Amino acid sequence: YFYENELHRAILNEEIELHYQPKIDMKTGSIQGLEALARWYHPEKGTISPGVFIPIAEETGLIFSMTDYVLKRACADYVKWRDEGIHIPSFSVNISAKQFSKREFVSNVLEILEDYQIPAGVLEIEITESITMNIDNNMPKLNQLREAGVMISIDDFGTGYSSLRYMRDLPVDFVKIDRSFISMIGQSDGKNMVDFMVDLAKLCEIDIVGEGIETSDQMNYLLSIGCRIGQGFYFARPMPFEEVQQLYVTH
Ligand code: G
Ligand code: G
Ligand code: NA
Ligand code: MN
Repeated sequence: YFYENELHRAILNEEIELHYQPKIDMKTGSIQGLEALARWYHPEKGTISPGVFIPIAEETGLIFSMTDYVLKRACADYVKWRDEGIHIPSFSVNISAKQFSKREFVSNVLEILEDYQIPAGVLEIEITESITMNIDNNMPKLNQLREAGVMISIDDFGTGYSSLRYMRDLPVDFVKIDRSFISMIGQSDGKNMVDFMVDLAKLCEIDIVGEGIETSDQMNYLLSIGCRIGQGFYFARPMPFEEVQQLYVTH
């Protein structure tokens, strides 16, 4: 792969940066948490999207050093905010299924938290439904993480493989309804789909996050059916470290 060596170099040289997108408590307007999203600033090619480089990282095995880097970077940013008196309730990191399946994954995460002296309850891990493909291996890990206090979200919910049975038994804190469903809220069948997903999550006693909210109508509809946490361009786009500081100063 053309990109493999470059990606390796990018991780070492810290060409990969994290942007943060807030999750909002839509009832109060307060920030419930921040999602870390990786951005690669290539010296010649400009910005490369994680949609491009994450799959390459997975195929080449670079995902392991990359996730390590992302986790540490997010922890370091959290500590910097804290030292400046900015209290971030929680931050989340996206973890690919391949990474999650690694034997040492849980101990790696807990070690990093320990190194940075960050309480486990501040960290949230975003995984996709595809981890249920390897449920026997992954279920104990989900339990270990939660027992340690780490929060877990199912990302892009509705686009993957979740069976209703797994939904009920999965030890997770949040499901994030994929933005493709949120964008259908204007249509009645779209509304019905979102209603169904929210009802299902409630039945399983899992909290709901609406993703990709772009309009006040979408926000109001979600609030009306009991979905309280939202994320999307309507509230804020992913932003660099410094802008998060400004956001808190002006809030
Ligand atoms: O930010 P953007 O819309 O370009 O993100 C594209 C995809 O890349 C999203 O699915 C997002 O979850 C994923 N992504 C962003 N940062 C990371 C990361 O650090 N690790 C992993 N595994 N995925 C990420
Ligand atoms: O797969 P994941 O949910 O992690 O993808 C996150 C990405 O979704 C973010 O990097 C961001 O670029 C994108 N995103 C976040 N909010 C919105 C939104 O309101 N509209 C659209 N189109 N994309 C969004
Ligand atoms: Na995510
Ligand atoms: Mn998502």
